[in-house]
Amino acid sequence: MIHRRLILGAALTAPALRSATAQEATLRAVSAFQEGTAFARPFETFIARVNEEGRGKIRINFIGGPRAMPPFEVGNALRNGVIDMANSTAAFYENLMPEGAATKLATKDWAEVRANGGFALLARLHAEKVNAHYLGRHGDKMPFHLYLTREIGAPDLRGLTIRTSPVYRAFFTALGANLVNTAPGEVFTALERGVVQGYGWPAQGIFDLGWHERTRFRVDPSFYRVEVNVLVNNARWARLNDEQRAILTRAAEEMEAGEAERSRTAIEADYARMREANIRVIEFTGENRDRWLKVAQDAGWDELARNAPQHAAELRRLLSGT
Ligand code: 173
Repeated sequence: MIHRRLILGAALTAPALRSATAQEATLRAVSAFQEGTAFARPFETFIARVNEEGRGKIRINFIGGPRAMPPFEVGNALRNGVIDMANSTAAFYENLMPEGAATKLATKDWAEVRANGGFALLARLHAEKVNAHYLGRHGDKMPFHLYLTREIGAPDLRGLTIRTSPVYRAFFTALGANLVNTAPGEVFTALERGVVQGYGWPAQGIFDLGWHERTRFRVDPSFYRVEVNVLVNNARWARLNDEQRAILTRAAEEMEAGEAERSRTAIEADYARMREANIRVIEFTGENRDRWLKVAQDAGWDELARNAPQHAAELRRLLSGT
């Protein structure tokens, strides 16, 4: 049986092997976000572009999302060279590089961060701490929200248990919430079982895994910015030639160039769907609004200063100018 399968396998892969030239590099890629969902799609477009333009020179083999590897493991796997390429947010590899949290707190536009040395610093930190070449980022201009199953009247989360990731941990803690840290794949079950009365998530994506069925409120205003990073293992990057690197770099530039506009239309579309799904907006105004936004920023920067004292001030200056 095993023998027959091996022969069959060899027969199936033989044409593919023949068409690949000796020069073609293959990169094994994993996404921390489930295939086909909001924060995997820009990466999937990136892969399609590379595989089209890189025909015969470079090919990305997309192994898959969280079914292939738990999201919080993707950073380690990239660092160790178990995989060659990753699509993940810095929150999911904060054990390696807590400095990554600065990007969600940025108030400057990404083009400015690219130009003013902020990106170069983040790239150096990725090289040193994640053993990875930083190709680019998607999710710019995509903010986060708190979503709830119960109504609240003020920025006060005492008595509530909220699903978090490292993105919202300091903020929701400062407002008195109890927190449960989970990967996205566990949010639905946590809501269904009533283990949590809410969750943090971007403006886009709550429909992807059915969470809207268990969501009654969205809290406004939104806060922070999404960053999902596309990274290549350093040793693998070093073995690519200039042409192969240029194909990856160009595809990452094109990914970043489309982001602000893609975010704007995606936010509008998902807000409209939320209205249709009767998800009501709890809108903080006046002092409540100011406090909500100030606690978000202050808690985030304080946490960064604690977790990454060496680089926090410089990152803050380059990414937010404060
Ligand atoms: O899991 C999360 O809530 C999270 O941290 C995140 C980060 C970027 C995009 C989507 C979710």
